[in-house]
Amino acid sequence: MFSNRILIVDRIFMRTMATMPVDMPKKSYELVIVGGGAGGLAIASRFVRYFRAMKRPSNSIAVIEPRNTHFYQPYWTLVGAGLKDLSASGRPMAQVMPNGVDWIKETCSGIDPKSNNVMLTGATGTVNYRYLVLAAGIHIDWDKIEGLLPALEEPNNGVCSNYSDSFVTKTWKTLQQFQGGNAIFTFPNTPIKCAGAPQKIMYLTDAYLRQKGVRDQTKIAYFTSLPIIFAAKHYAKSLMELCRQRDLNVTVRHNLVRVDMKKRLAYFENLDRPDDPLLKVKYDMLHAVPPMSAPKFLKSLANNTSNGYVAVDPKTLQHVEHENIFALGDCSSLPTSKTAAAIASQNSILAKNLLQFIQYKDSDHVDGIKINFKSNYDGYTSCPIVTGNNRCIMAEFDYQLQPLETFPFNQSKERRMMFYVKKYMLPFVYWNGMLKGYWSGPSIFRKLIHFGFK
Ligand code: UQ1
Repeated sequence: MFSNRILIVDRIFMRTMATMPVDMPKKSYELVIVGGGAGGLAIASRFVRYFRAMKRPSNSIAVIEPRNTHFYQPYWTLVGAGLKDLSASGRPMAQVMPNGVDWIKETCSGIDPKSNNVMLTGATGTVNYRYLVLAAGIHIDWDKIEGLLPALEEPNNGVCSNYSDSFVTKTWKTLQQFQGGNAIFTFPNTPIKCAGAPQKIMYLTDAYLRQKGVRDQTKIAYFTSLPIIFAAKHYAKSLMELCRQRDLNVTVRHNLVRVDMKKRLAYFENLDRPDDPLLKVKYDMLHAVPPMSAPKFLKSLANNTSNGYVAVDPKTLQHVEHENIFALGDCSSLPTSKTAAAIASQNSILAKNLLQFIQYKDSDHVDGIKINFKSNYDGYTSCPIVTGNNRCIMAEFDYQLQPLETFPFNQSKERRMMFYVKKYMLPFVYWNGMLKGYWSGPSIFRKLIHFGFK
């Protein structure tokens, strides 16, 4: 009799279980942030503080990030040129993850904006959000250049790339082994992170080879898919002049498509004359920059003009369709250069707008009314173009590619001080200010300095 009852209860329980949806979320958060890079951690730090002030329960924020190490990637140009150790660019993720968030150490496989779920590949399965921030970075398509990956993986063959912690130390080895010949540098036919980096390593190579005394035996060439050396004309002019003076040969609208490491040949397509045979260039050193694309798992948040990137409003950083979703940095459709400096500016604007949105949702609001966001992004980005062992052109510009300079002098000139800003000041600001949610870029100094000079 007694065991019969258990059986009945058990059956009812089993039936209830069977009618529950299989994809019911296991975990739920007020705010989910996808990505523990520069943008994700800056936003996480800010919202830990905001939520504490708003008396939200602890652990209402999750950061999804599968990696163990957080890299300060702007250092990799210096690592490639032997001016910094790779170890100086990384810190354990556990150390930089802000206190007060749940770190979910898993990989994202998709987002369902209708049910507010993030799908993961690991044991957690699905995470539900009320508000979502995408800071997922950019995907590197190493395999889109035939023969590149095998060439990078083999030592001592002159092929290198600063765009990975696995390969960046090979750049410095390649430079040390180089005894003259053809040194070539490439820029691919897609948007990339840090569009200045492909040429920075060329300037540093030139400087190093002069020091070593083999510059006379070396031809240096830069092949770019773009029609111009640098998007903002103000700086492009100085850079072209510099290339002329240092005998750095610039070829535009040429895209590296194949590397033959046995014959040491690089093949380029002419983007203006696609029917021409590929241009064959012999190299002794090749610094290749791979094409990049939006992470595939974000495709439900792209639209027909965003090329796979999360489609957000360029001013407010809110998703164009789903009001509870925001994005910043490399994974976003924001039409500016993909740099840490851009994220410095974006993270503060996103945080203010999302906070305004959350407060609006918390209030007695009427759904469907478009909210008037107080913070607007002007596209600010910056690129410290290292042009030698102790020189740097500090490019800063906006959506219109117009200079938006912090300092009261012409920043299109090479300066020693800007090199020290790049090498010492910015990493300090990054680790101690930006990741902790206290750095919104230099705009406050720009306004102060320019006010003073008026
Ligand atoms: C910046 O704010 C920033 O964030 C920390 C960077 O990331 C590493 C940068 O590279 C740059 C250039 C800026 C902008 C700051 C100045 C002083 C121009």
